[in-house]
Amino acid sequence: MSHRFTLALAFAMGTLAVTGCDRARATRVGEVGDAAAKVYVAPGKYDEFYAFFSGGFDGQVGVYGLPSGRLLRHVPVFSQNPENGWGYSEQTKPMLATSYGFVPWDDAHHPQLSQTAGVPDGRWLFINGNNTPRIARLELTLFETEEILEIPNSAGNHSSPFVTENNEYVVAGTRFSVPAPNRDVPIDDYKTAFDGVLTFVRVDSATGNMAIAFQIRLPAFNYDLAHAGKCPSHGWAFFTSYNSEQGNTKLEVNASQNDKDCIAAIDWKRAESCVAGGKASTEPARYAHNLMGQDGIARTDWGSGVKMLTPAACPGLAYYLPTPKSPHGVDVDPTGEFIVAGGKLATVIPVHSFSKMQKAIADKAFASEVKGIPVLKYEATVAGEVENPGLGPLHTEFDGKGYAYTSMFLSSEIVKWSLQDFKVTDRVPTYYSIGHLMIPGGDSRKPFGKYVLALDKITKDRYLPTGPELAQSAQLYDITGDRMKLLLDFPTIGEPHYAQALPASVLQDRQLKMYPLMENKDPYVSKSEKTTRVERKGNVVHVVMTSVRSHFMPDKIEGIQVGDSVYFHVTNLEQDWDVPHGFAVLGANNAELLIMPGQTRTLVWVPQRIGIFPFYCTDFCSALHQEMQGYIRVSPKGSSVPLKWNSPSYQAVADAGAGAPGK
Ligand code: K7E
Ligand code: CUA
Repeated sequence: MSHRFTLALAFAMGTLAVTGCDRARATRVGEVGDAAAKVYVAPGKYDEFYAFFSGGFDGQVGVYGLPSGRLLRHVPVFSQNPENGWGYSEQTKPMLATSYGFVPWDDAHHPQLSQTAGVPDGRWLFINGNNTPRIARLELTLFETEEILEIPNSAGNHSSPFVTENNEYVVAGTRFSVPAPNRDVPIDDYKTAFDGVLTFVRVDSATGNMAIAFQIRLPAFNYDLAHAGKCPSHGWAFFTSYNSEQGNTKLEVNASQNDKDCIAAIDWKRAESCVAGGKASTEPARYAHNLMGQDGIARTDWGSGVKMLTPAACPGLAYYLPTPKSPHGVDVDPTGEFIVAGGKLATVIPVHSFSKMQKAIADKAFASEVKGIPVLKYEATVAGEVENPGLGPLHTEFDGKGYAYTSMFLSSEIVKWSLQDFKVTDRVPTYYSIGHLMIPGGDSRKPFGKYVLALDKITKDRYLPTGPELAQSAQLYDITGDRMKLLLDFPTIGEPHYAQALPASVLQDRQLKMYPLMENKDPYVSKSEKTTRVERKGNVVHVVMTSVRSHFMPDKIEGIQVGDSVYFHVTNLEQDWDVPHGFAVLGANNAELLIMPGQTRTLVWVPQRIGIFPFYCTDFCSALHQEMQGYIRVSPKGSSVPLKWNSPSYQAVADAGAGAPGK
C-alpha cells in the first residue's frame, strides 16, 4: 500500500468516525469523565504509586507517579546525562567503566525492585544493561545509581536482573550466545564453540553490594527472560530460551523451526552446594565493578575470574521444560506454583506447574537430553494451556486475586484469565502492540493490584505527531472490577520495556534531603569559604570552590594558561532541601555540574584559547541567581601572569610564599 493511499484512507476513516456516531460519543463522555476522575491528582496532592520505567535505548530510569502518569524524575544509569553531569563529572565517570573501556550508553529493559519475603521493599532498584552486559543498582533514598556490575561471558544481558525473594541473587542470562571466554572462531562453529552462560549475582543484604557468585555454562540458546521462584519454588530460577535450533544467521526463519523451545529451570540452591563442594572451575574473566563510595566518588574494581559450573559437574542443576514456541516472557504467579510463558508465536499460553515439575524430576519423566541436561516431558510439567488468548503472548503479571494478565503483542490487547481454570475472562485493546505490562507488585508474592499498565511499542494516531519518530507511551487501566477499563494514555521518556511500581508510602518519607556537609569526605571539599583556594601542580590546576546563594567563592581567577587541566571542585554549602547549584564554564568540552546540597562535584576543563571566560550557576536558585557568576582569565602557555584568586585564603598564601602563590 502506498503511503499516499494509506493517508487518504486514514483521512476518510477519520471523517467517518467524526460524523457517524454522536450517540456513542455521548455515552463515552460519561465514561471519559469517570476515567478522568480516577487519574486526577489535584494540585498539591501526591500520587498513590511510584512507578519505575526502563528507558529502553535511552539507558536510564524514568520515575512516574501513578495514577496521574506524571514524570517525577529521570534517573541517569547507563547513559551520560548532561543535565546533572552524570558520567561527565570526575566523581561519576568511573560508573561507566567497562572491560571495553568507557561506555556512555546502554539499552535498559527490566527494572526490578528489591524484595523482602517476596514483596517489594523499596530499598533498591536493579536494572539491566543489555548491550554491554551490566546490572545497575539504584539507591531509592537518593534516586541515584550507586553501583554498576559488568557481566562477563555474556552478550546481550536481556534475561536480567530478576531478583529472588530476599535479594539472595539478581540473575543474568545471555541473550546472544557467544564463546565463553570469547575468542576468534568461525561463526559456523556455533553449536560446538558457543556457550549460553547464566550468571547469579549475590546481593549483600546490608549494603546491596553485588558480586558475581557463580556462572552456569549451558547450551548455546538465546536466554531471553527470567523470573525467580517464590514460596514453594523459592530456590529456583526460570529462564526462557528460544533458538533451541541453534541458528546463527537469519534467526527469524532459522530459530522458528521447532514446535517447542524451552524454559531452563535452574535449582540455584543445588548450584550453591555444588560450588561449596568444589564442583565449579575457576575461569579467568575481566570485568568492571563500579561502586559509588561513601565519599561520593565512584571507583572501579576489576574482577579477574568467575566460578563456572556445568550441568555435567553438578547433576540436578538444570532442567529444560519444553515450551511452545519461541517463548519470550516467563512469569511466576504469587503462589509460586505456576510458571507462565509467553510464546511469541504460540497459539496458547502454556502454564507449567512447579509441583508437577518436581514430580516429573523425581519420576525421571524425561523426553530427551541436551548436553547432559534432562528435557522434561511437556505433559508431565504443564498444568494447562490458556486457549484462544489472542496473538503473540509476551508477558504476564498477576493481581493477587487469582487472575493473570497477559500482553498480546500481535493482537494488541491485554487478556485477563483465571489461574483456577485457565479460562479467559476479559480482554481489552491496547494502542498499540503492547510489550510488557505491569501491575504494581504484579510479579511479587503480594501484588498491590488496582491498575495494569500497558507499555506500548507503537503509538501512531494516539498523540500529536512529532516528525518521523512518534511518542513512546504507556496506558493505564483500572482492574478493580471484573472488566478492565482504560483510564489514561501518557507519553514516556525512552522506549519503555518493563516497569515496576510500589505504594508511595514505602518511599516518600525515606528520602535524603541533603548530604551532610560536615560528613563530606571528598579530598577537594571546602566546607567553608575560608578554605577555598586555587593550586597549581605543573599544568594541573585545582580550583577548590564553593557555591551558596548567590555566589561562588572564588569568582575571579587569573593565572590559568592555555593547555592547563583545570579541575573545578565545587562544593555546594547549602544545607536545605532542593537547593542544588549548577556550574558551567564557557568553552568546556563537557557538560554542566549539578551539585546537591552538601556535595562536591568536579568538572575538568582544558582551555584551548586565551581570553576571559565566564562561569555561572545553571539552576535558578534564588532571586539573585543571575548574579551567581564569575570570571577566569586564561593567558598563553608559559605566561608570567601570576596565579591569583579572590578568596580569603589568597592573602595568606601570598604572604607565606615569595611572590605569587602557586608559581
Ligand atoms: Cu519483552 Cu526487553 Cu522484557 Cu521489551 S522485553 S517488550
Ligand atoms: Cu545557584 Cu543559581
